Amino acid sequence: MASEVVLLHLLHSPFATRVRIALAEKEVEFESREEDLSNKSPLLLKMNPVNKQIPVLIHKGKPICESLIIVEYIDEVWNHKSPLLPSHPYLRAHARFWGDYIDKKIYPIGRMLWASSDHEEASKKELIEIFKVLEGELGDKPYYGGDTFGFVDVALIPYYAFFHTFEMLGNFSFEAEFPKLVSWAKRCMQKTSVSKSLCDQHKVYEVVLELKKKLVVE
Ligand code: GS8
Repeated sequence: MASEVVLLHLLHSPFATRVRIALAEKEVEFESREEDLSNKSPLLLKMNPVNKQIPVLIHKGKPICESLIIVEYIDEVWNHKSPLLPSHPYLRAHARFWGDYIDKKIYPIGRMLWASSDHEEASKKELIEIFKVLEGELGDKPYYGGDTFGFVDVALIPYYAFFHTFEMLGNFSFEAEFPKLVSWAKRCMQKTSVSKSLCDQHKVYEVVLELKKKLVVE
């Protein structure tokens, strides 16, 4: 492993997308190693023996795991430009709170939409409630932290690639229900760091449909 920065990841993973965005914000070059999760590489198992999940950032041979922890690490190590977390302790705590909220809510509920048909209506309702809360927190600010793109934006924007999937499975429209959130997402997409890191939303839908088929068969 000759490169100083290596990323074990997957293109459509929202967790991995966070890390690609943070690296792009800091203009850090990295060696990309895409994993096949049905046949995890010995390197992934060695670098993340506890969770055995992507993303893993390997910096100078040492692994850092868990996407938001990786984003904080990147922000601290490459602190010469584009700060992601605010400098005030209260605002840092506030940003971490929202990062944690996004982690605890979106993926687990979104996953219920495609993993189980039993609670489809309840999952859909809950997902809409979560996005309502997130739109409320954004308010009229351009970005979650205020005037500049930051930590909470990095945590949430990868899910923009899932909006189409959520709409198809949940039978609602983001544009109609959450216009501020859609404008925010489009604003974020104007940044190259974001647009080049996000997976195509139709590709995400294809992957989710495949997963749904498999889960129904099993
Ligand atoms: C979640 C990573 C994750 O779920 C983070 O990094 O923030 N809390 C972690 N990774 C998935 C792929 S994304 O769907 C993964 O690696 N799954 C493989 C497995 O669990 O075996």
